[in-house]
Amino acid sequence: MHKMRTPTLAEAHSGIPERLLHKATDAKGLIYDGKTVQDDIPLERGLPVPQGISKSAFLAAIDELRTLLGKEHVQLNDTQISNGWYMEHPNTHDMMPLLDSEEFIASAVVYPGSVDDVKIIVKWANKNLIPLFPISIGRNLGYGGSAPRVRGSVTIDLGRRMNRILNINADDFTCLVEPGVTFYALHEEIVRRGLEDKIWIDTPDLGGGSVVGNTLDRGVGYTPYGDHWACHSGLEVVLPSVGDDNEVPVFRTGMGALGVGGENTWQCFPYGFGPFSDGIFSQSNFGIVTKMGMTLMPNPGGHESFMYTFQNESDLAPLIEIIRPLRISNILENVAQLRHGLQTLSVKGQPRTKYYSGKGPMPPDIVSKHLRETKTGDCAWVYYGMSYGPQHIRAHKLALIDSEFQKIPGCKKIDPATLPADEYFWSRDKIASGTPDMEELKWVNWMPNGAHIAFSPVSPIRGPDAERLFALARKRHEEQGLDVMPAFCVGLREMHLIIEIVYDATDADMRKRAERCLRDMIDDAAAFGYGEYRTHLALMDQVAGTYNWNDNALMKFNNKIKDALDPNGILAPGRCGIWPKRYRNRGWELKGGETSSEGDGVAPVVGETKI
Ligand code: EUG
Repeated sequence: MHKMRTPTLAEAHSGIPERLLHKATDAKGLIYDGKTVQDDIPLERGLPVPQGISKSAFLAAIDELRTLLGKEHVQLNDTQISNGWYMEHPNTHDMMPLLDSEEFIASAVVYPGSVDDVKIIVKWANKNLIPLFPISIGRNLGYGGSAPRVRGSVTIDLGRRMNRILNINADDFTCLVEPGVTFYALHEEIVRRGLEDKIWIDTPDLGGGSVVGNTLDRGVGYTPYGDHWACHSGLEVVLPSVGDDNEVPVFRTGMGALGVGGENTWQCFPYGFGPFSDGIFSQSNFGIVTKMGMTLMPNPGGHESFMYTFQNESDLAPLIEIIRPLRISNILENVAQLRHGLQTLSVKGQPRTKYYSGKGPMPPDIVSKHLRETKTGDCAWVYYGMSYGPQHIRAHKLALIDSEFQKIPGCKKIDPATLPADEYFWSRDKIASGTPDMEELKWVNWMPNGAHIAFSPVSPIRGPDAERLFALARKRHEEQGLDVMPAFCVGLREMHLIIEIVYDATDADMRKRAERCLRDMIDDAAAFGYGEYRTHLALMDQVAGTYNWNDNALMKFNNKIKDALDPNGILAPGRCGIWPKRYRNRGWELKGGETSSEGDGVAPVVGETKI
């Protein structure tokens, strides 16, 4: 695979836009330079048959599914693990494993071509009691990628055949998309229609993710729109069990629920009438989302990126205190990133060994020495932001920001005119103005076979909170001998701190240290009232367990919904810590140190399985 050209969007729904092909080629080259692991590794443990069904019954069920959907749309995962890289990622497992690669792994992948196909799959899974795990694109990297939580689940790859942009409304600034539409693909379509100067999309750091998938996982972008979930409008959902009429229910939320003409208003108003049910289909396992309405942003008539550096790690708390009022009053307009200096170094794409070969976290004087040689100089923190609107409007806001930021001694505004075209700054400039990019991938090269997994706590935008989080993270990283690379993504009333631990996927000891570090940080943070906004499959039980107010009342509520909607427990068991009745109290939860992700079987279905 490493010699092959990255597929473009013309060749694959998950491909790279032609305009970014050169970047993909470079990024792929760097990643493959550091790779020692084979792309293709034979399965050691053979076909991962899910618990609760014999291999022969499972294979018979797969034959039945092939008959229902066409045999080319069902693939058994019985020969090898194929790893690849970001743009050519697997849909069967996590290519950034925290446990053994064959733990979070699918037994087969099915490719529905329509909502009716999805209904057929749900019916089939209920009849045969086979767990399903839906993915849109499968690029949830750092959080488990495309992998299922339950070993041997059948992955529903929604994106490969359900990837239409059903509508882009250039008057209302909205769109309606299927799960297989990536941020790259949506942007390319806007360009193709000649709307690039008029319409922006709110893209994450990398553009290869699914708009639907990222939004359902409550991902973040970097224009003023930022909060993807807040920007969605109306879902179409397939439920995970059959109704009284022996049909699998499909329904629409919001205005799309109107029987006649609902599509006219679908994307304009998210709430419709009655209870607002959308929330239970994000970060859950209650339904399969097949369509979603989404807001697009009008070009604000001008934009200007800016970058400030700060000299001392201890500048963090006073700086956050300065940022909060500016952000809440929208003088700081976008979800900017306040990054640690070390990440400015790692995002250059070079291996850590280029700078330092010692064990343990890289010493600060070594980091400083190498940062001094960069265009942006030595620093402890970098703020990347953007100001929007025509020049005279921006000037007012930028002057306010400058006078506030300059209160931190040693603060420097970097003049963009001094930065070459390939400087990371310009990637943030694109992202914050609606154009997806691919620079962010580069820090995975920090380690050979670079994998990453995120610690992602949410806190108030307060100096003491930022300092406490940074201190606990640094302590836990030091204990495990890991480099700490924090980035604060500042929302309107909270911050998402993102710390990606970069580790060598082939190094079992390093994986263990990364897991220990993450688990300790999650517990430390919860004790201060910070909770993860999103997490990796392996950490979901622990994170869900920190949201335990009033004797786990929230999880009891989630379990009730799960039992009502999915009595046979076929949809993404364990996702976000929600276990169906048949799996509960059988040791499936992962709390740390386990070598197997499986519990002690599943309970038989009590009463008749309705199909
Ligand atoms: C990043 C940002 C995220 C996330 C994972 C990674 C990017 C890191 C704001 O959310 O969840 C540089």
